[in-house]
Amino acid sequence: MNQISDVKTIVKRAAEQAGFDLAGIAPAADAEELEHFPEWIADGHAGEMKYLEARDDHGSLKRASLGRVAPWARSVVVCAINYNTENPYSTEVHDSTRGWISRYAWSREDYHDAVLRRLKQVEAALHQAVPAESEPTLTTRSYVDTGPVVERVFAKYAGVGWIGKNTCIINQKKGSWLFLGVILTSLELAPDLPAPDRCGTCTRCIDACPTDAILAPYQLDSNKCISYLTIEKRGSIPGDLRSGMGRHVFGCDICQDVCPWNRKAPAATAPEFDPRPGLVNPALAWLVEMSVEEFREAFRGSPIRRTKRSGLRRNAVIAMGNSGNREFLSLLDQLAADEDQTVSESARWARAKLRTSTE
Ligand code: B12
Ligand code: SF4
Ligand code: SF4
Repeated sequence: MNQISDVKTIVKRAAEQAGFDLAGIAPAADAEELEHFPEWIADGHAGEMKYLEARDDHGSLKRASLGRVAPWARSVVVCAINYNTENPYSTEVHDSTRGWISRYAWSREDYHDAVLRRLKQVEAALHQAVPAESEPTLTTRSYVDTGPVVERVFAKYAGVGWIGKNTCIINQKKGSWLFLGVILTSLELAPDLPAPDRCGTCTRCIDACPTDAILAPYQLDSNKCISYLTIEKRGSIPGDLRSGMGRHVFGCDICQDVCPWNRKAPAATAPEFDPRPGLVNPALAWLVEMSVEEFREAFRGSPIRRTKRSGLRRNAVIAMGNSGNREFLSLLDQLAADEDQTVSESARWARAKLRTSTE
């Protein structure tokens, strides 16, 4: 075995020891999928997520080319960890008093921290495997979400999974309940084979998306996606998209719940992804009535903090409007006068919706 394939074996073993379910190596090249990125941005599909539009000094989009942001990178180590737990899918629960928090956000620890900690272990193993005196010196950078990298494209070329028509990475054995982490490295490692697309003629995710956010296979308009609306969108949610949100209060799992490759998805082994009490199919009244202190306590170290208390209450109020459950009317009467303008406006919408609801 030569030194480079030795390092590759060490990296993969380190990923396994750190608790990753999958790991692979992609070349640090600009894959053809990245050619679609500038058009996606130009079409406004990033919504208000301005960080996706970051440009270099020449005005070129950073995320469209790794060569622009990390010209020294030769290989990308992609690691993936399963976050699935043995709990129902959103498509299997129907209690009108309850909402849906997406699977990834039930966890005890924010996935950014849980994945980055493991990634740092793999990065350390990589540094140990390469002699300190080697030329050029080894450079590495680890990212979970926040780097200027479209992680899913590199996950495909690392053989971790294919990019499904719902735009998620799907592994033939593990399904798509996976978090990704990437390590850019100056070391040229032998790449793995890209995972072949196994979507075939299936269109379940496109057909099931309640807001028609998947415009065409592999193309998602964030502005319409419930995940974006409930997590990233600040202030009021556009009126025409509220009904499609159903009872989602944080994120959305529908296009993965209906995916045949998730029918037998195994459960995670990492204890950090065990759900916090009350978050699987939570009571809507609990969420809207939450005080500042309760919110802080319930979601300390949780990804749910991202939408802030105001966003979570806004989402829960809209979910009440979509519930068809008129028992919420008296609570919505109170909330229509809430001091938070976004909550009060959403409550007035929800009240009107419930009054005309026939369910
Ligand atoms: C911004 C973002 C979002 C946005 C936009 C999502 C999106 N599809 O782009 C919003 C808020 C909507 C979102 C939602 C979710 N996200 Co998100 N998100 C990201 C983030 C930070 C950047 C993604 C990005 O750059 N998007 C830009 C677009 C253009 O890329 P893309 O959709 O992946 O499209 C590529 C391919 O589809 C490709 N393509 C391939 N073939 C073809 C063919 C044709 C013809 C065309 C046109 C394009 C094309 O072109 C694009 C690249 O140019 C990544 C982390 C990262 N740094 O990568 C996490 C990430 C993608 N998200 C993740 C997760 C878990 C989610 C949610 C499941 C959370 C939830 N339950 O609510 C949902 C899933 C929704 C969905 N169906 O994608 C995981 C995905 C893991 C996985 N198994 O794939 C990531 C990787 C985070 C992580 N580190 O684990 N997310
Ligand atoms: S996450 Fe929900 S809203 Fe977004 S594309 Fe998937 S099904 Fe549609
Ligand atoms: S539901 Fe079907 S089309 Fe969509 S990602 Fe899964 S296999 Fe692919």
